[in-house]
Amino acid sequence: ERVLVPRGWKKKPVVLLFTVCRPGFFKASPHSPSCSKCPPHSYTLDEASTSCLCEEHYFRRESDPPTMACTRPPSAPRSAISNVNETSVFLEWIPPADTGGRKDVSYYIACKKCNSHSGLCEACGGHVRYLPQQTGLKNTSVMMVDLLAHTNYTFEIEAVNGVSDQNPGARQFVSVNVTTNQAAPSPVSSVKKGKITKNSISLSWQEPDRPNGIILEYEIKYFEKDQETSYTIIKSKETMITADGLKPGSAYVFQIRARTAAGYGGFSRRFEFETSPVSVAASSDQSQIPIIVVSVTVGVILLAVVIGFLLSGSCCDHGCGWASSLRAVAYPSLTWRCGYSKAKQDPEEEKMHFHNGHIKLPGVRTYIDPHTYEDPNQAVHEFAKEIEASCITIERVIGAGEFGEVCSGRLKLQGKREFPVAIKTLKVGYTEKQRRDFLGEASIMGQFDHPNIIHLEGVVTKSKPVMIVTEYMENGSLDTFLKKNDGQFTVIQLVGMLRGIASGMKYLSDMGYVHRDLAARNILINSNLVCKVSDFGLSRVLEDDPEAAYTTRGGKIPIRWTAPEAIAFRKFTSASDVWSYGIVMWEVMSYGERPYWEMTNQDVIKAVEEGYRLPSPMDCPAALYQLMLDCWQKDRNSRPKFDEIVSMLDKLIRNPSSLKTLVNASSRVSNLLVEHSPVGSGAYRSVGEWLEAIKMGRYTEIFMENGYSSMDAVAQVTLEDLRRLGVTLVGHQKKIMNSLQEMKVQLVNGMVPL
Ligand code: ACK
Repeated sequence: ERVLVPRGWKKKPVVLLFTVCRPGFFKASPHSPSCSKCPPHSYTLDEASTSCLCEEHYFRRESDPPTMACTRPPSAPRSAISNVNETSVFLEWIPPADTGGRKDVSYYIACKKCNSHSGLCEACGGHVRYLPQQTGLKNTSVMMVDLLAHTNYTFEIEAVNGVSDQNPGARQFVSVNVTTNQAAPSPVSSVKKGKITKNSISLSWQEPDRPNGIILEYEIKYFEKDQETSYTIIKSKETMITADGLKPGSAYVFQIRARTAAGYGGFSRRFEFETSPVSVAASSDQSQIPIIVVSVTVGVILLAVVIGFLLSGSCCDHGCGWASSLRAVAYPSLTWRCGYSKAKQDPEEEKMHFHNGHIKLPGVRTYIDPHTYEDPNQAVHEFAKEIEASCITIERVIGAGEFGEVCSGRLKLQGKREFPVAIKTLKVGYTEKQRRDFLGEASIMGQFDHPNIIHLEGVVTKSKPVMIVTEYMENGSLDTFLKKNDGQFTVIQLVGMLRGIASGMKYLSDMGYVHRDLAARNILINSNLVCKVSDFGLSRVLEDDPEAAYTTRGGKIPIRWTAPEAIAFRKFTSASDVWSYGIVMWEVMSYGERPYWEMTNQDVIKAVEEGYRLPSPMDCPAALYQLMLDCWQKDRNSRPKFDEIVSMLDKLIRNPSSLKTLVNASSRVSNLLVEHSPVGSGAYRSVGEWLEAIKMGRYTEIFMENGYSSMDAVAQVTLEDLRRLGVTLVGHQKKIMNSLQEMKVQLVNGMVPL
């Protein structure tokens, strides 16, 4: 180091000496007595530097002190998952592995709307709302609402920090593709009155702001003011109607709602209009047909409804002519309406009166069993698109199915970008029955359209090999995937998976389809951790499943996943699917562990019948284990329905702190030992409880202090250990050892009595 005497100081009696910094060192102020080493990721090649330069790809904010290390933008967030609820999407992710050396990491969400045919994406625009916000997110989750229904979106989650804006390189983000579900239309907001006479009111309205699909029809409900219990409903495909048969000079309340394939939207607010008052001339006019809304009794209405339903069911077969004349008998005012307004009203407009009651109107799609088709080929072509084999490129074999290999490949349809698919093939030399059963799955799958149900692209039946082409799920079967990634996910991510499965199952049960083989091995998971229910079939499903075993009644059933009533007397319902769903919950929360471990099927049946249930998986939130136990209620009517399960999981996802309470570690029993009260008072939840029950509570503290804090640990206790713990009284030793012995004998491997 050279010593300099600054100019101008020469005349002073005191001489200050300053150090000149070497390369790699700096001194922010010339007055500082010493040099500092360049902070991490910075350097200087010059002498006497007052600051250090940042290395390539590292930056410094103006407000960063020169002593602070240079930093860089964070890496991309990780493991993003999405939950779609109609037109809302909840995203959650894990912070980036590299924060770039800064603490000011926040997140930015970019939203793109993508065309499923061309694959082209555009910015979402201003209609999307972000909760709590789109930029500067501090938490690792966000909710997007007011998205369009049935639309493909790509969300890019970017982690940014104080130096991201200086980075000329590519943005680091994780992207999530989602397809929003169908949503019911928004309410009609504007209704205008048209021509008003003393007996009629004409109305017109505008389509809802967010139709969320094609509007199939409108339902107009009206009633005389303050007479709400007696109302009339008109259905119309137009955005205008005339309500007639009204009382002169009376106020009527109107509400309108729209229906799309997703169901009815909410009713509009109430609009009130008044008919013209009756005039003397008019009232004496004999040519006027007096129309009175008939307030019918509940009995007549119900009868009418039943007849109406019977008729609407048979309408397609017989034509609507005789049906509508019969309906006119049930609805006197309809006779008049049809005669009067056929020319100007939509023939499908219907009018019904209600009195103190509601009718569930048809419109919900249901699953059609392909067995009901005489010709199975007709069924498959009704529900599945025929694809030309030349559009498919098979890339590699990914597994084996009952009927042949399962491959991955690519599908290029006209006017669409090529995209990855899974291809199930039917092996050569198949029988006609095998072909029918193989394609049966496509006939079923093709009827479903839901983001949590595996999507069928189409079938190849006109050339060989016969193939079923579905969307490709990058992570394969859920059970294998979880086993491979043991302990790698947050609880919220696991609950997200469960939510998806429950949502798919809700859709299936709404369609009237009972899966019968719901298990993690039959769920597929994609790169965004979206789970989809797969493996559809009729009898075939169970034939195909290596887990399925023959029961004494001859059926083949996957015992460990199946509800007792389905095993005992083949009562397969959506409620038995709920039982299986509880087992899937257990599989997911235990990362793919085998339910009931190595117990034999016979032991499982016996134990379940005796009231034993699987214990909680390790580190499982208490709320989730409780939901599993609810799914395993013996009485199938007491089990939750899938829509309740979805709502419950949504609540837990929205309020993650509710997942913090785990099943008490000491009450959680391992697969080695499960408590069953030797004195018949139920399972012991803790060592203390057990010792108290056998009147040995005085040893609780000693047991706990010496590591025997769980029933698992207690199971290993020997007489020697007891002596070491200071249990010297022979009577006490006997009591404890006998109780342990008794438990071991009575215990069923790994299960808790309900
Ligand atoms: O666990 P995996 O990789 O996922 O092995 C099985 C195998 O084929 C036999 O069923 C995989 N598989 C089935 N359908 C699909 C699909 N749509 N996308 C990706 N993999 C699939 C399954």
